[in-house]
Amino acid sequence: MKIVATQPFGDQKPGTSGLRKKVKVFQQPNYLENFVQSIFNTISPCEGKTLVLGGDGRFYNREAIQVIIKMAVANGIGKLLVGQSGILSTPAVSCLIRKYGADGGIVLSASHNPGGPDEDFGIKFNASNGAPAPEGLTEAIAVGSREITTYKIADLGDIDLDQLGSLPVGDTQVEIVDSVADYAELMASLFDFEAIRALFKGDSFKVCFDAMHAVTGGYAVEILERQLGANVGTVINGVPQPDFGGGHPDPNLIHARELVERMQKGSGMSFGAASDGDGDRNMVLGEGFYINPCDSLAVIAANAHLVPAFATGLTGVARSMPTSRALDRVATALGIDCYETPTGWKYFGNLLDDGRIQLCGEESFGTGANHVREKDGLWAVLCWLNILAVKQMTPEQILRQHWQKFGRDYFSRHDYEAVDTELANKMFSTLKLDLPQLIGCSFQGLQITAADDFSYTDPVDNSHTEKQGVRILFDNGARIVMRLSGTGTQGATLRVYFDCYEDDPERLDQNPQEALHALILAADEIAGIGKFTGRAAPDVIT
Ligand code: G16
Repeated sequence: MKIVATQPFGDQKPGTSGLRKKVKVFQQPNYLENFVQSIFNTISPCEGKTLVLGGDGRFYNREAIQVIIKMAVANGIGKLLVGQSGILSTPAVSCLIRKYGADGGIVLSASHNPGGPDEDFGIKFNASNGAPAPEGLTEAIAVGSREITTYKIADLGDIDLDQLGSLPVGDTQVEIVDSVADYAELMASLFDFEAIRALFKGDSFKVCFDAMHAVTGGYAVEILERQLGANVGTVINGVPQPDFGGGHPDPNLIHARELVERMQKGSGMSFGAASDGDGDRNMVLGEGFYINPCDSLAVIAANAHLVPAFATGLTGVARSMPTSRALDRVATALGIDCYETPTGWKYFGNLLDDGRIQLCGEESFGTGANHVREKDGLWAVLCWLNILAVKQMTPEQILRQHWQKFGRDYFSRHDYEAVDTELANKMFSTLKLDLPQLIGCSFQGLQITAADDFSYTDPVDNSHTEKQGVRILFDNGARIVMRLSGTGTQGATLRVYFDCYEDDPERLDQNPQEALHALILAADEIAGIGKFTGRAAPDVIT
């Protein structure tokens, strides 16, 4: 065991979901080691502890895993469960932590951000409940990273990550585990696999799942094709690649282009889906029909009773604040609680652990439940397949029926990427100062009734979080939300969210950008987006 002298880096504060930086930043001498040692210091004593370790297969995954194994050995970790070939999806890590009673897990991923030598890498720590480390823990890791002076690493050769099995290394038992088996077993216990198998029999129900050359490939082939009998070839881009095939593993209409083309009207396809780099996000599509993640969450809530895992009914649901309020309408109809949390899956952990909610989700293509403590892309896809199998309707028919019953919450998010950080901060500080005066003012014929910076008190442990996004509410119930992303790796990413409600049956079929047009213009007038960012239009619209 070596004790290596090091110096702190000033930039190791985890964001919305772990520490995300360019690969080149992680490749600096001691950078990865400092952060990993800060995790070990925070959870110390490490002796006898069990940790799960795996990543989404992106560039630098294998190298980082070897370093972390050696550091775990030197720090006296009792047992390490490592995904075969270093591969574990984020929900699979959560599943393994819970199933084997581990003390936590380390996930190597920068989620939907691109991979490759010049792209992104990331590392996050999950706690013993399988959930992303809560803010208190990430803060302690960040503080530790600013004070670190040494790290410990074992002087040993690389471990064979490809061979399943268990071997003692020093005082640590290193076990290379099947990346898919435990997760697949969990999925089979939650859904009506018989009904989904019946759906896939014959040739009339055609599905395409785009794994985007990212981690879900192996999981989707095993579950959809091998266990549920979907045609071979249902899963496209199914082999994980370190650079995601040169693509951007973000399941949205822009980046999952191949899937969108296959799902066009007239294609005869019944259902399409995609997942992201680390397998926790999902996008679902009908034939030529996009399903907004906020609507997907609401539909799942409204139909949860059709899914065996929820057979006894839901008692509560939750959504992140910027997510549309479609879910709230379902919760009201069901007479169950609906919680509004800040952006970040970590805020759902306590609500799930406390049994207050069973289902939750976010506008950022994240949906999940109490089976693990992460959002879960393939789980959402199976949920939809289960609902489709029972209802025997197309996704579009289900959505239209849902809107007729609950009304439609038009929703869109506009992202301005790689904005100059100083200018973005200036825009927000100006806007926040203006908030009290905005109330009562009108923009584009809409009057502002409330404007604040969202804060949240966790009802379980009373922890308090502030500055979670500016909310502007209008007299017709419409809303604009603005916040800076906590997952970008270049400059600042400004996210502007719009939603408005419509229950006129004749007006449920509008293009969301048109339905939200007045709000979009109002946001620019209120915050001076164009003026501060110098951008005439957003980079990405979802
Ligand atoms: C992470 C978080 C999500 C969050 C998303 C976007 O997802 O787990 O809760 O909604 O980032 O966050 P931001 O708007 O701050 O960029 P993922 O899939 O990137 O791990």
